[in-house]
Amino acid sequence: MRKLHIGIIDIVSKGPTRALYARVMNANLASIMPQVIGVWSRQLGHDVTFVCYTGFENLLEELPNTLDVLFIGAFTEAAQTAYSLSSLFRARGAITILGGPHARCYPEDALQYFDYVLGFTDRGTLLDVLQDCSQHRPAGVHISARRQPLELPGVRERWQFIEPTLRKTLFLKMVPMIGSLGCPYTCSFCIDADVPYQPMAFDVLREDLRFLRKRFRRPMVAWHDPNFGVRFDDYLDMIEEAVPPGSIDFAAESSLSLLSEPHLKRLKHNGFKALLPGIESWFDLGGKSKTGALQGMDKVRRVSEHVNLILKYIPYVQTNFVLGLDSDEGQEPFELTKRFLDLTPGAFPGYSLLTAFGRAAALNLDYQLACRVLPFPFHFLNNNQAMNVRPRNYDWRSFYDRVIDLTRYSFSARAIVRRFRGTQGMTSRWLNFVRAVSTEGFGRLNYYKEIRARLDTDWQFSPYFEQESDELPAFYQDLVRRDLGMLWDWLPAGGLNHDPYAYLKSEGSATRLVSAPLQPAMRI
Ligand code: B12
Ligand code: SF4
Repeated sequence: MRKLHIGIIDIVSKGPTRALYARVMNANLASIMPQVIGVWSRQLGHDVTFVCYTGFENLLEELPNTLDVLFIGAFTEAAQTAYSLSSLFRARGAITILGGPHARCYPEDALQYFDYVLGFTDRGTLLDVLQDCSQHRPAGVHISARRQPLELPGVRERWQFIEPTLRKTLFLKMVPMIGSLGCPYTCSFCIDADVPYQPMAFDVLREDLRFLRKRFRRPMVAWHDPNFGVRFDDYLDMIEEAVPPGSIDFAAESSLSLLSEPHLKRLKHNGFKALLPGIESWFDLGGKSKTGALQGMDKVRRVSEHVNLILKYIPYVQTNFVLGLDSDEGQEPFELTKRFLDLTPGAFPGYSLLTAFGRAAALNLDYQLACRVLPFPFHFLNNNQAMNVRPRNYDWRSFYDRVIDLTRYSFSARAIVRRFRGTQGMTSRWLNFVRAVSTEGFGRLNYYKEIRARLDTDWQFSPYFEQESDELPAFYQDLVRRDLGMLWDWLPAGGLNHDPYAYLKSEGSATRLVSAPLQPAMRI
């Protein structure tokens, strides 16, 4: 194979930014796989230029003009950014390849704008693509390994990309590691529900932890495992064998069911500083929070006790909720979340508006079959800027009223002060404070208020939300244009729109669609 000039962009920011929060945080949100592609490509003898795009870089300056191949890793919220970059670099002669959550969730759409779209990617997949390395236009080629890779290069090998990425941030430097892929649980809404659980090689993990202690006085590691702590003792044994207890700070996403008191003691002893358990709903998904058939206020009390227990051992806890689930009805779910906040003042609430990410989960077929999926541009599909599933039990106005009320309650002066007092350690306290008064708290509140107001005042809004018109309100198009900056000019024709029913159609079930989504009278 000839030596190729390969560019890799890990898109963390949808476009240029100057925000202070982005300066501090974005480099800490880097993904592992683009770094892995970089390691494997160099091992194959290619020349690699790697950029983690945090919104502060000029990509045209950072990437050579003469790339043979450009890999882009993107979440769905960055799809329009990725499509624009693909058309820009195709115009300069590069073959373009997309991977990451967007490629896994919306391959049909992405194929229109990339030569290759990759699902599960292992070393063999990369080799095949680089050997073929040719233009596939107008429609690209979709390639996916049969399963998740059995091994991935560790931190030591990825350091060549981690180091320049973390140089972009001054205070907080979190190294991304992954200890397992897939998950043994089968939550119906999750992209990993049918991906078998698989631990990564422990000797590599041990080596990586030791390596990091030589690079930082006090390293911080963010575990990217979908569910950290399955096979809990094996992982904690591994950490204890590798490094002295508490010499590395860790953050992880873990389900409540794994966070018993003995486990929490051991996590604290080993330097775990942040945990992000999912609660999701007071009326559904009890398996994840180990509350079984408990519902409503009983579940609130049980979960609150549990989270308060976690806060005794772990300084930073974010509890995740999904708003607008089919199991929710009326004011009660929102009131219960407020009671939870009262009873658990130290936890930072992370709210997601129900979003169906294409083929991420089989459950999304049900929403599509019921014609409940809206065609909001991908740019807004980040769990908060748009909700692309029409709620079953709310009309849009009352839904947004309730979301605004809950957000206001969660980030009121009273809640912020109680959270400050209910949290241990200055870093956790200030992080909670900054998140509340910046984009996540106040920023989202203002955004939701604007959406709610426009449902009454902007003539394009209501018909679009009610699926009576597919004409995108100008408000949204203007936002994409603003966020993309100069990349807007490169957005390919049609690149702002997608078919929200592509998954269903590809499954051959489209004939079961009782109506086109634009005929509200026929909705189920
Ligand atoms: C860890 C994680 C995070 C971490 C780290 C994020 C990161 N940059 O990687 C944090 C907490 C920061 C995070 C934040 C967010 N996340 Co997140 N996150 C996850 C999680 C739990 C695991 C993903 C992971 O790393 N898996 C391990 C890797 C190795 O496996 P993989 O993702 O399956 O990747 C395979 C292939 O896709 C491919 N691949 C992946 N990337 C690339 C890149 C290239 C170039 C190539 C060729 C191939 C390739 O190779 C891999 C091996 O087969 C998933 C849920 C899940 N259970 O998977 C959600 C998930 C990816 N997150 C999601 C979302 C929505 C978000 C946020 C937008 C939430 C928010 N509102 O803030 C932000 C976006 C942050 C950003 N822009 O970077 C969605 C994405 C849906 C979508 N289509 O966009 C997911 C799927 C959860 C969900 N809701 O279903 N997240
Ligand atoms: S426990 Fe978490 S990672 Fe596992 S299937 Fe459920 S939501 Fe997905």
